[in-house]
Amino acid sequence: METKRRVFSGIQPSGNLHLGNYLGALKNWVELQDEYENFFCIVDLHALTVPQDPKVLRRKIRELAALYLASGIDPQKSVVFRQSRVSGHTQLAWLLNCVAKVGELSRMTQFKDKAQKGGAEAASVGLYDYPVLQAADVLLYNAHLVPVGEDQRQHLELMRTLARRFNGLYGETFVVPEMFIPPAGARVMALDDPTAKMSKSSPTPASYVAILDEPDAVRRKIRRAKTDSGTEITASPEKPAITNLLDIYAAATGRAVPDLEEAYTGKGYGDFKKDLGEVVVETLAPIRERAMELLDDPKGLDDHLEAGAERARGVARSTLHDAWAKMGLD
Ligand code: ATP
Ligand code: LTN
Repeated sequence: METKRRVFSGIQPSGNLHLGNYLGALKNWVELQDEYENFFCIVDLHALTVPQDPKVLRRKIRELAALYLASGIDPQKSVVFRQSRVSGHTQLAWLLNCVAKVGELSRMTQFKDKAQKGGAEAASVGLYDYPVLQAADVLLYNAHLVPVGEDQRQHLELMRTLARRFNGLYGETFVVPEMFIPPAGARVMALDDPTAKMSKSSPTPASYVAILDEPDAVRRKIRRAKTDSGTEITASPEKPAITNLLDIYAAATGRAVPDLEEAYTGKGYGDFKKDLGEVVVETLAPIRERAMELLDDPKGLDDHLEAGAERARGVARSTLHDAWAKMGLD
């Protein structure tokens, strides 16, 4: 039997999963699922890099599992599991910590942005080391492809550097992974500020459409989304708000932006937003409904995650042993 190439990706179980996470990540995971052998991880250890309330975190982990499955991740085709349940992630992260450089981690813009919020001195060491754990996640499975949103580009570059450096120092060990960033929906911007990324940790619910928002809330948020001056429905750097809404429309429907511009010639923002509201509701409502059903059976979700962890451990063990041996720890 021909062996399939591997995909790995993950999302942190923190905040409210939003349209950007769906279009930038989850939707593409589902589309790649048949062609690859897939590992879709709930990166709960990454979530700990900023303070979390244990009670909330516990709930968010199950919620994320439900959203993975409700979006169309099939546990028969894909390994769905929690990062903390496979000890190889932190074990390999240590080995990679000894290969990564302080200078490299200091240049990571996500660290700089997040650390800035509370002062760099007060940021956790975990937040600083975040990209190394992320590299371990992927290299542990020798994954070829990592489907993510645009914001992860720098972390993926570092991951590739660490894989190459390790291979150069100790001999061929890891696959150097490629990133998959979708042509539309890779960087969905906040609805109230088209210059900022739509973010899970935003304190302003009007800035994002959560996958679990009720249909009327989705329609309302899209209707109230910021627009640019002028009336034309066209994408351009001077019109970041309508450009973002066109990108969302394109990513959700698979239609090209020029095609949408043509279809909306002579129509106003009101008509466009009304249609977009319906497009987004059609995309998210079935996921929301299925997720609610799945959340009624927490034991079923936990069982899926444990079965996934068992399968992941098998693959992880062999890569970790290989890396140990190459470094002289056999
Ligand atoms: P936060 O803003 O709190 O850091 P997040 O919204 O970026 O969180 P993550 O868990 O960091 O969420 O990201 C999960 C996946 O969703 C990643 O693949 C990421 O690239 C993608 N993603 C996140 N935000 C967006 C966005 N606005 N548009 C497209 N993809 C996104
Ligand atoms: N840092 C990623 C989440 C993440 C991830 C990964 C993505 C952790 N480990 C491995 C792809 C592959 C983020 O989206 N913030």
